[in-house]
Amino acid sequence: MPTKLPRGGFSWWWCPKLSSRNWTIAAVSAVLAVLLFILSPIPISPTFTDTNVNSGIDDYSEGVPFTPLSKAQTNSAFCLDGSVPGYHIRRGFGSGSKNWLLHVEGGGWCSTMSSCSARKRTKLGSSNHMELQVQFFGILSHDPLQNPDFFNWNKVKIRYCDGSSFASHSDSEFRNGTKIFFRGQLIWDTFMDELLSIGMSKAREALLTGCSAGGLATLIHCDDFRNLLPKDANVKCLADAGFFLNEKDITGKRTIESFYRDVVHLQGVAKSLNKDCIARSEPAKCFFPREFIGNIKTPVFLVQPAYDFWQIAHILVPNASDRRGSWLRCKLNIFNCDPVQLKMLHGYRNSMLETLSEFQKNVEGGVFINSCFVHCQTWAAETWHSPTSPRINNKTIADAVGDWYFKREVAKHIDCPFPCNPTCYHRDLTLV
Ligand SMILES: *[C@@H]1O[C@H](CO)[C@@H](O)[C@H](O)[C@H]1NC(C)=O
Ligand SMILES: *[C@@H]1O[C@H](CO)[C@@H](O)[C@H](O)[C@H]1NC(C)=O
Ligand SMILES: CC(=O)N[C@H]1CO[C@H](CO)[C@@H](O)[C@@H]1O
Repeated sequence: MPTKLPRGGFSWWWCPKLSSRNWTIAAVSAVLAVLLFILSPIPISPTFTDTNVNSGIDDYSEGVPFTPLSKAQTNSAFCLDGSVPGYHIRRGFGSGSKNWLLHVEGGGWCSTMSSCSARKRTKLGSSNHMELQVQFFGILSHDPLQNPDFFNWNKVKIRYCDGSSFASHSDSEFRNGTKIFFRGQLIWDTFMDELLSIGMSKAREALLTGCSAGGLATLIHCDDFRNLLPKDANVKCLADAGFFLNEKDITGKRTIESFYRDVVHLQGVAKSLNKDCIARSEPAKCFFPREFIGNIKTPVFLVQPAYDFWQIAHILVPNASDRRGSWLRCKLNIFNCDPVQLKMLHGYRNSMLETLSEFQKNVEGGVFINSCFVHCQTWAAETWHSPTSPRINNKTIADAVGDWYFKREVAKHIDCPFPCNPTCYHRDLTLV
């Protein structure tokens, strides 16, 4: 089976990174990626005029400008470096004008003063480094062909610049030497205030979504989001690649758990985590979705690749546990993995399915767990909804999410193990 190539519009450099030394690499890759993006000969999304759409807009790939959060200054809701957070918004139209879809950006977390300091100098810690415009694809697209159920909703991309999935608290800020702001929860509250004041308080339908660290933020803030909206509104949450497993790595070390513990302690995250979970577990554990997903009252959908390349590279096989580098090629492209490595990846998938077995019984919930080597899948047309998108039971992710959101049918889709699904969009990270 051939590996599919990444196309323009696929923002692979937004993958979370654990280690600060990667930031130089990430920055260089980002610049290259932007160049590739600009120079890409492949059209990013179809541009056509559909006369049935009353939007008055016919260019589906036009940029959406950055809007600074207007009450950030007053509320002292700052990015790690003290700059003002912000978002990108495209207004809904027609029958979607009272519906709201929020997409929370991801980008990992920082666990030490030095990694948070390094992050201040990137767009994940400072709005001074963010793009002034972004393009909306996949679940954010207003092209009905690319996004059949949500194309005409109000859509907001929430930029991430706090390093804690919007859960840090300022009483953990160190006052010695380096000034770093831990205002994640305050940023979240300020975003909600602002969006409510510009129309979201009258929402009829609403979907909180996000990918990776933004998917985790979606789960953490799901019930609070629901409670801010009208009681009779249809409100649900969708986490894309946000179901991080608390698994031991290949050497038996609890790498991700100790990393999460550092994030939670450094940034005072406990106060934002699920109260029922905190009452029975150590706070760091409550940063793992498995520990609190059963306590979320709002309906949740999980889009989750069973061979999530981020989880493989950071949870199952972190560099520190692969001193000889025998996994490096496999972590970049699943077709490079040898049979022993593949066996371990299948084991990871089994853990994922086992961990989710309880959640799957939730009648209000939905899952799309495909066997692709990928990370985020909702924000690109290629993976969200297109003739060549990944499918399970002949449903694209967009079909499955729409079925669940609008209760058209039960949406619990679990793929057969790799490499059985020919519709997968496997990433080849050697191409970055
Ligand atoms: C692991 O090491 C490789 C090769 O040095 C590097 O490209 C990659 O970014 C590292 N990954 C992490 C998560 O540090
Ligand atoms: C799969 O779905 C598409 C529409 O999304 C449809 O055209 C096609 O016939 C379906 N294929 C099968 C085998 O059901
Ligand atoms: C960056 C820095 O110097 N941080 C220190 C600030 O103070 C706390 C507590 O006293 C230390 O633990 C940090 O290392």
